[in-house]
Amino acid sequence: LGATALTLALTQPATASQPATHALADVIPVPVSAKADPRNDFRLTPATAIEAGGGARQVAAYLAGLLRPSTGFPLPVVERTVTPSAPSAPSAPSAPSIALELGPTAEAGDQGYQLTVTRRGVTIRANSDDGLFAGVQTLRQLLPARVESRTVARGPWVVPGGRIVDHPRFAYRGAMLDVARHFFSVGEVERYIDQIAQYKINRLHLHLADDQGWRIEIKSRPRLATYGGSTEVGGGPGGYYTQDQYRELVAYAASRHITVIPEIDMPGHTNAALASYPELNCDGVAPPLYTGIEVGFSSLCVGKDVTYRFLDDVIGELAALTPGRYLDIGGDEAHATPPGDYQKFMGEVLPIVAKHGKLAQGWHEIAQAHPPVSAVPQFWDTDGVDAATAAAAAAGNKVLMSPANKAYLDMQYTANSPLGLHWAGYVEVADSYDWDPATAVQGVGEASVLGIEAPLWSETLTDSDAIEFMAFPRLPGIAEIGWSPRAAHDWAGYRVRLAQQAPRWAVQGIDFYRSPQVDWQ
Ligand code: TNX
Repeated sequence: LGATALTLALTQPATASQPATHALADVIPVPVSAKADPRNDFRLTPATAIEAGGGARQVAAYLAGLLRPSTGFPLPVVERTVTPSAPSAPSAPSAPSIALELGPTAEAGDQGYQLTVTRRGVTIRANSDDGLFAGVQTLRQLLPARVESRTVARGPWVVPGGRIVDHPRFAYRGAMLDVARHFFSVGEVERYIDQIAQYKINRLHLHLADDQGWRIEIKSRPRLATYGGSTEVGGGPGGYYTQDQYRELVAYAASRHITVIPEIDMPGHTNAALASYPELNCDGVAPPLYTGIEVGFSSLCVGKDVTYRFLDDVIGELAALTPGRYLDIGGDEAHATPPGDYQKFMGEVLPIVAKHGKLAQGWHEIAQAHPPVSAVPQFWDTDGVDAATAAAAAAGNKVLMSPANKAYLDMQYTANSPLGLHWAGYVEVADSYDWDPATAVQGVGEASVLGIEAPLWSETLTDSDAIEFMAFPRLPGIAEIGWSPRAAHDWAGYRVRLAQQAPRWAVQGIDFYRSPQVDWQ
């Protein structure tokens, strides 16, 4: 477009010849309900403002930050002046604008939203700022893919008319990133946070310590990070987050309405700690650092008091860095810890977590230790059967679903995938979309499911490019399974919506796996 044509394109009103590029329901996760009104498309112009009051200002500023670079519009954030007449009826904005409104909203729950698009404007209304943020992610996907550009791009910027009412099926929709096997910088993690936030993921589980590395500064035990964090799989330099960097990460996640759940894996997966402090070993001898990819060979010394003084210090510092309610204590694959010792260990550690004011999350093995009803076991196996997990659900515990043959983002797509492992099988895009959290584990029904999580283990992954190749396109499907109603689950429709995401990823610089199962745009 020449300059004149560009000016025209920016200033002309929306007409039938410039329809919205997206249908109202072309969103991942697919909304609960979407009633299109094609005569009521809304078009952003240089005069569009973002109206928001009080608690909505943070989300409004975030939205402005998303839309300004590509549209080139000023999009000022202005005070919302109109008071809604009826409590549950979104009011039209006072001038053509995007209005973010906090207030009682039927059907939205504590994380959902209503989005109303008319020729006069867009209104997103929610009971919480989390809900407004979710609505903003929907609005973003309703605009052309070019809106993701960080430099001025060609309009028009048309939002399809109609009304969406939307809320999540499950409260917890998580992604896990293993920063222990390979270290990822604050910038790399923040990049992933931005990518997952667009699919309404609201938890980031960080796997901060494993055999190959300890990645968080603990001031009372400095060698954990400086020595235990000094390498990674393959022998690279590793790294760790200082407490200040970690706080920055947690705050960045919070600005994307994502709660960080830090994990220190124990009593197994602890070689980095054992190598850093000899007294944690039963024989008092520190093993060498480990850079391979075996699991199940290390254990903290269960019989020693110093082990629990150590954990009290570590958990205390971690709790102080964690605004969220949960700390994750791992507990998986403790093959080097005899079963009796495992029980004793968890019996000591669970009260330490509680003493520091936190609730416990862990891999599903923690269900064997009869944890308190507030504890969350995360099911990771492939067979859908675990008696202890079912017993925990019967006792009232909520369970997190991450079946490895569906939800593990580190599994190879096919035998030819250049990255990933395949112990749980090859997981193509259709496989990762083909499951239901309410029937994934025998004896754990819908009411016992807290939500879903997509773990990304990093034995074979070294940078953002690798993360993105494994997470995309599978992560959006796991996100949809966690958010959208069971009745909306449909591969035929999903693969079409997924294909539409590709131009968006191209603009965002996400180098994804072009699965042959999808007719990419
Ligand atoms: C199993 S499943 C692990 C991790 C590995 C992963 C690789 C689970 C809780 N633990 O230690 O990194 O497989 O896919």
